Amino acid sequence: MHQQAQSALGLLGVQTPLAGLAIGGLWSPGQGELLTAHSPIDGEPSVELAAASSSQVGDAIAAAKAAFGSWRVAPAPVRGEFVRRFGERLREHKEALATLVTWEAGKIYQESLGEVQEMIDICDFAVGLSRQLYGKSIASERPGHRLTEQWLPLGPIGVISAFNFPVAVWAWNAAIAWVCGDPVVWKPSEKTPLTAIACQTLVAQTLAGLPAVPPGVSCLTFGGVEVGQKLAASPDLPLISATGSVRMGRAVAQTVAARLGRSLLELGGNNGMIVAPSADLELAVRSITFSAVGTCGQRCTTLRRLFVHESIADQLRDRLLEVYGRLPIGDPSDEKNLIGPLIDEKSGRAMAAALAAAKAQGGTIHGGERIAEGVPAGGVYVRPALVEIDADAEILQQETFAPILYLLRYQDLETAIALHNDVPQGLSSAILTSDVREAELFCSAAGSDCGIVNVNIGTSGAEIGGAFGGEKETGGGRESGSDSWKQYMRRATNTVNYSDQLPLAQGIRFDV
Ligand code: UN1
Repeated sequence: MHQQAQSALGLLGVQTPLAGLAIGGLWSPGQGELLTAHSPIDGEPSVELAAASSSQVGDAIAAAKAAFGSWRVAPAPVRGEFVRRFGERLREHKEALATLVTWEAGKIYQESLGEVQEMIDICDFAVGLSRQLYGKSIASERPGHRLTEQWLPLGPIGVISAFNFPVAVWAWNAAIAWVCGDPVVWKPSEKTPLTAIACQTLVAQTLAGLPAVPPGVSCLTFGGVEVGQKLAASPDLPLISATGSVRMGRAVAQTVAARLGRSLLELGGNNGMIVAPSADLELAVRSITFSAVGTCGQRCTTLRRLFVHESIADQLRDRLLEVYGRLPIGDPSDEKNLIGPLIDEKSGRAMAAALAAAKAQGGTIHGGERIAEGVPAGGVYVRPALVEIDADAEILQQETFAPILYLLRYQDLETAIALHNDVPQGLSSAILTSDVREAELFCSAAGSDCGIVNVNIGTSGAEIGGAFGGEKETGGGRESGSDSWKQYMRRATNTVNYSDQLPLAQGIRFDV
């Protein structure tokens, strides 16, 4: 393992031997299959870890269920104090955790710092929320009656997260679930065990200072598909929050639906942006580049389809090609680079296949080739691709988790919006324009059909304060800010009669 990753583990207080199962601070070696994770930086094996076995996952669920008994009745601000202290630990260990994120997910260090900052931000948000889990007071139609809603803890939550945001997405779920009174059982991506173990270690350190908090509030179950399916099938987990591919989400959703549980899905994006004639072109170049090539095109919010008005299309394409041509690509831990590797060879093959399909469908491809010089050997480093293509090309319907940006030309905005919406996914979208009518149309009911609709910024890099998620095949879930917390609670409608009469609703007479 890289020296930097090794010392980050030390700074974080991660204990060896590493273990695949944790209930609070109690670690157990996994009894399941042996999995090998690789660093995308050089493709070398980084760690070998045994997955949690089915019965161990059962143990974690049982521990979370037991913890729920006391956690649900702890006052929400007391639960918030646990999250506040965890957030403090994250502040102290921000750099070390970011180093590990770079090592395991391959994103550049700046973006890794940003990812840990998202965790800190959601902790702050959740702490405030712990005093604001408001219910409504409703006018009763009956005299002497009080009608209110309260939000109560739901139960243990299963969280399935992906490699590309290996720590932030878990934190969005965990911080909110904890203040809502719900323990969390986490299955991280099998590609990123170290960052998950590091997070669980910081949780365990937080728990050590708060003995009243039951350890089962945070459980880690490392493993592959079987672990995810075991969580999805468990009737003891009333909510499963899953981030990843549409294929994974569909499987999870069907299993959860079969037991009438709730699922919160954040799946594929195939995000589009419209660049209108009045757009600020310098701002366009910067926002497009960050959205399309940041994280090497491996965000669910990555910009994949660019609709440019024909009057500025050549000019914008040339500016983008100029910037694309000088993007520093290489070791993501070297701060001079803006683009790190793809996660693995399979991703590299998927990118090559998508580009081959685009070419066969009439596309003109700029860039997209594998880079061998000046980058660590063994990693999959690619030059981002810009593909000029027609709107009817089938490849536009598909999300490829790689830095491929399709550029299309449009004449009128209504048609551009229709094409923009004509894909199965619906996560993030943007319009760049200085015309308020165009901007408002794009944000209106006749505009973008996505969960995230931006004006004069790119499609990626959302703040935690807003609800995050999207429509159609993206799965419909909303995580992190706004009132996403309601999904982690159950609503009780209370009607209290404080009179000595018993008037019935709807004026029904029932005299006995
Ligand atoms: C993801 O890729 O799953 O808006 C999450 C963004 C980040 C989160 C992305 N804040 O790009």
